[in-house]
Amino acid sequence: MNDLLTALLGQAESNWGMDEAAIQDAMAKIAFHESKYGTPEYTPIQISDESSSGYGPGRGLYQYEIGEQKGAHTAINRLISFNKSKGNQYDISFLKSIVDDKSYDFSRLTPEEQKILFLADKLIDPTANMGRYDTDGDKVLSNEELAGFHADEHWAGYGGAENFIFDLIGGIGPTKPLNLLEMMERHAFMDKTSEDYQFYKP
Ligand SMILES: [Ca+2]
Repeated sequence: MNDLLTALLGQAESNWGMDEAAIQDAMAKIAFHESKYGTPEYTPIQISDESSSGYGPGRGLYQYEIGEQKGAHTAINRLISFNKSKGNQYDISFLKSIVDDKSYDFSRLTPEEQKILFLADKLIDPTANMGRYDTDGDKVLSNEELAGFHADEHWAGYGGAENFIFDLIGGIGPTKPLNLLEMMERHAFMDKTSEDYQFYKP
């Protein structure tokens, strides 16, 4: 396995108090929900009925959104920060092609490179701690537990709510109360994702 991916998984294991296999399983389920990755229906470019082109901004396994200061751009900057914190010891030159043309298009990267970006994105994000969602403490995320992480820390469906949830589950940080509509959206998203994960086949 790529050294950088190994390092990120190792840091995630220690920061989140979870086994690497459980983290990889959670990531695979998120990719399955987001893009049907691992099936013949894999859609590296988001299909959307809300745009005239028929495509949305999500790209790749985890459907990171393209555009300035959007999800993919943020994840790239977080990987650069992670590498800097490790004395720039890792080769992240694979980013060059998607940074130079400002496409930030993760569908042009390998699955391994996308896993690297996902982990760096969550590790540098102060609230995105997978282990906090393991509410029964068995070091594995059930589908319901993972759906909470997915909703709060990866889904772009509702804005700014993650800090409120972070507080609710015992973290620290600023609070921003969810309004009723956001709470309902979160609930509906979690129902849909946890149901979807059941169809994931490792
Ligand atoms: Ca659990």
